[in-house]
Amino acid sequence: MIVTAQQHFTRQQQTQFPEAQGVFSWLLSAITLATKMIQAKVRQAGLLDVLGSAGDTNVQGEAQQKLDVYANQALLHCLGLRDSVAMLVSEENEEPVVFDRAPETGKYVVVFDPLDGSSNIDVNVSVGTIFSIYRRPDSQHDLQRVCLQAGSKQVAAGYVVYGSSTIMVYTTGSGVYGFTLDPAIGAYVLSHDNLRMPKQGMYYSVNEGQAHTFPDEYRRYLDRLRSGVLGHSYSTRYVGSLVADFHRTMLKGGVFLYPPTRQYQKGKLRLMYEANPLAFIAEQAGGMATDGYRRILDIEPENIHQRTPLILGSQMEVEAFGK
Ligand code: AHM
Ligand code: MG
Repeated sequence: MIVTAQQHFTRQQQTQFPEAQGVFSWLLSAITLATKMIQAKVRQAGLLDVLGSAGDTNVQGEAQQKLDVYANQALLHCLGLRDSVAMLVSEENEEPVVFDRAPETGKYVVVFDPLDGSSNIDVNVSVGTIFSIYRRPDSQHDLQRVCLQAGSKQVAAGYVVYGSSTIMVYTTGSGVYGFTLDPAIGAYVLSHDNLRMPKQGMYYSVNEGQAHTFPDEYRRYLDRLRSGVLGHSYSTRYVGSLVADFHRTMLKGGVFLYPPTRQYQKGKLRLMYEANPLAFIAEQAGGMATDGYRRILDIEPENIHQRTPLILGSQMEVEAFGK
């Protein structure tokens, strides 16, 4: 018998958040709905006039793609209709979107990257959505600070890859589960029960074209991976869509890295809506995530759009960094 994502959310909620009375699973259903809307548009890219730039730049100074704009609106719209949402933080919005809801009702903060890897859209390569959910702290009235919580406080996180199929992977802190969208019934169906990341993999994943600008410790690390000291030699895989590179790392093991570079001296990826959710999922699956020094989930954010170096993947490879 199939298990849909909705059934799974409800079951998880009953065991983990018995006080939530359906609120949490109703919140998650807003995300599944939005990602179904996004995947429908992604599948029509090239047919509809949705490719290319929307002519605007986002807060990171990057050209916004039309599908980025659509994906952001879909998530803002679907989540904004849920009373339990106090605040939404998106890569595409400079400031958090705050809802005027009483703390007893508006209990959650949702942080997301609506369409990650968007430079890949026009060339038909996988893109994705990443999300992360926090509780609004009872004591905290400064809404601007409500969203600046360390990744260790996440109550749920997930990502969706719009790839050869559409797959959603999520955790609420008790294991990782993957659901594949069945287009025949329009539902996400459990396809990867209790996902575990292999302890060691065969691949490393990094933008090697920039390697001459990586700090020495990263270059030494890559040399060590290539030299075979970890027991075998590695192959390279790099899609340039974090969700796709991470999803492969989840299933096959290995390591994904985005080091500091000359252009991005603090790393390119964003702590709150890229590194944290994937770090939570990786740890829940037996993997690890650091910024080279610290556990990603322990970093106290100072800014919703802050960047971090990222070393993410199997335990063996992540632990070998810096040795
Ligand atoms: P985006 O949020 O603008 O799409 O940028 C994030 C993407 C990640 O998906 C990917 O890991 C990285 O940028 C690739 O960057 P680069 O092209 O520098 O290797
Ligand atoms: Mg992104």
